[in-house]
Amino acid sequence: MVFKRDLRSWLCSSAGRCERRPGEDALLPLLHAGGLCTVGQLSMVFRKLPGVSASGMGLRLSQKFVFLIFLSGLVTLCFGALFFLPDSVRLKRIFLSKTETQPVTVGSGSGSENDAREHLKRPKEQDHPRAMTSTKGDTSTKLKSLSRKPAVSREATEERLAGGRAQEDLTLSRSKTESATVPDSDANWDTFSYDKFRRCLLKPPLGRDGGRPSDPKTTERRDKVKEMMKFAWDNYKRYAWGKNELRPLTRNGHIGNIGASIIDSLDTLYIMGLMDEYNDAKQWVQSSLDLNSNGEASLFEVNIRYVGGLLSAYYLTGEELFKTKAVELGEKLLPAFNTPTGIPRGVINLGSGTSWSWGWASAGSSILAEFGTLHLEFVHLTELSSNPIYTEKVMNIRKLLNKIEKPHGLYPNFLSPVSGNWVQHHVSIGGLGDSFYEYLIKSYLMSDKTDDDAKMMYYSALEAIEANLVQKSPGGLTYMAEWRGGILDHKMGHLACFSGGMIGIGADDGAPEKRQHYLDLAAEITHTCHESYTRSATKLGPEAFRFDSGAEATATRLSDRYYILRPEVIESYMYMWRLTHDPKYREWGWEAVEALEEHCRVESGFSGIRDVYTMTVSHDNMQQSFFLSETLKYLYLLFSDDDLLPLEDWVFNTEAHPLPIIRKSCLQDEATQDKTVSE
Ligand code: DMJ
Repeated sequence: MVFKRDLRSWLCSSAGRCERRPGEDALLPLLHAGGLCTVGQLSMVFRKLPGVSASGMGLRLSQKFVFLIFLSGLVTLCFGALFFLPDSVRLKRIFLSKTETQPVTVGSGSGSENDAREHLKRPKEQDHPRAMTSTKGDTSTKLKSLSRKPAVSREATEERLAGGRAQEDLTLSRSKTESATVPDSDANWDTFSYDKFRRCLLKPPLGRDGGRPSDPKTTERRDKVKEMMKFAWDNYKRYAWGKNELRPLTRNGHIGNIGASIIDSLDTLYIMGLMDEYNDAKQWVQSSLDLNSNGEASLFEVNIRYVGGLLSAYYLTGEELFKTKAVELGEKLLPAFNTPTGIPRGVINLGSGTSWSWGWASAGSSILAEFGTLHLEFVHLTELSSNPIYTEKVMNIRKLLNKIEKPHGLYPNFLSPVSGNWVQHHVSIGGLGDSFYEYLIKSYLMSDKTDDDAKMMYYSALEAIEANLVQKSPGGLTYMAEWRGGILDHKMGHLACFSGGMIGIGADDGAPEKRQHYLDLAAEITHTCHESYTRSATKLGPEAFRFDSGAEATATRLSDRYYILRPEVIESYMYMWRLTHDPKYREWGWEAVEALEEHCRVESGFSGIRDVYTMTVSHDNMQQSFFLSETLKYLYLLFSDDDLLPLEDWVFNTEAHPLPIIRKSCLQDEATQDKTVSE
């Protein structure tokens, strides 16, 4: 891995793999795969001709003739390759002007496809896709590139462009979405009634007694998790208040002043009953959350952490402040969708509305797990604002993905927002792909099981995943491999471990003959992920583990041995506990608590570690905001009764922010009733 640790934490912490970015030798893939030649290359060829001196002066006529023929052949080959490429993206990348490729005008160095290289010229920190920092330094309140997804492997960038065609009607659906009005901040908001929403829930969100378990052992464990949350929060508050994340060893804040840890913690503090802390957080949102910043941000990260966090806070507390901020922020994200297909680009400047693709994403593509992880929040934005535009934007993405041709039924990770075609055939249930699948089944569940397209797409994707990616190791462990144009990479990322929980919550709505099978598959994957923890010295799991060259659920590369307080394995324990009540899941969760306490707790917070296989740990000095929003929340839920945020009423977004199931019929009935009464 080539990034400095603190930079990498943003790029990879939610993103997963930290492989070499294509941009590090940005032109090479273009030249090699696309068949273009540079002057430099031609002269190299020239120098290598046997018997020909570097100066043409000493050549015999016949030699000159042979050389000329060779040269013209080479030129023809170069141009031929260019024009017979199977996908037009590369041509566009090379020939279209900036304005053609980039409908949204971007500021200096920001990019269209042409600008992938430009983007790379910035300081690394700036195009670091997970960073949420300031372009003008630590003191500004700007958002900068946050992104979840990992660097793209170099092999992957060298794969040929390929893929299905987006359907003709995309233009139609796009023009429809574009014609929708940008919401007026004050318009129609009164039509959402918080009271009505609460009446449509089946159960109280916090249960009878805040989900307090009946047995003392579990209560003690839950109290311990609450103490961990308080400890993490207090240290953040003391040393990094308002910054995005705490650096617990150096006792300062990680770059960026838009309080990611505060927004990510609101709902966790609230459900744990840490009310003083929650009130401090609310106060900060009221007085200091600046949405008029002018920095770069990852559309995906802003959506899952900020929009998701604010929405949850609103639905749990009824505080209008959170609703207002969520909708204001949603409005600022809309310009990212102004592309020829309506597939949003990955990075947006919230101030100017300009957007561009990640420099590391090949051919200016957008990432499946990023544009495929907007649905839940955007549907809720429409719900709260009564403005259809948010739902239209995500339905357009859905429509494209539904219709596009899929290799073996699989969804590759990169798609061009310009042509609507796949850009590579790399498929992963971990980094780059993961939460797209999660949002399909959760969209179905959140729609009160009325979103049949989401259901159909989820179960067909799952079938393709089972047919192509699910593997059994020689030692009997079930795992999800990655797929590169038909070739399996027998590696599973920590990120992919969320899939145990996902398959579990979707089991019941599968075909009747498949239900038990899905539940078994979910349990097997969760078991494998637990094995990746138990097989390490620290009892924490590595970033990625392999099933080849004799390895079984262990990391074989040094660069895969780190653990950055990720939640996915614990997330699956929580869902599997709720679905089966098998006590082993609570035991596994407790093992994780003990390991976190022993190896990640430091004097002033919690830190990730660099190598899970050694007991003399080296800390990475980062308390990730998802540790507060996800890891500790899922542990707390694991040790709570099921009536705390019951799954009959709530789905969790990919950052573990609970969003309510939308019961349209109940809300409409309620609306009618209210109307009748007022008449
Ligand atoms: C979180 O930001 C989200 O869960 C995201 O979907 C991927 N993973 C990170 C934490 O690992």
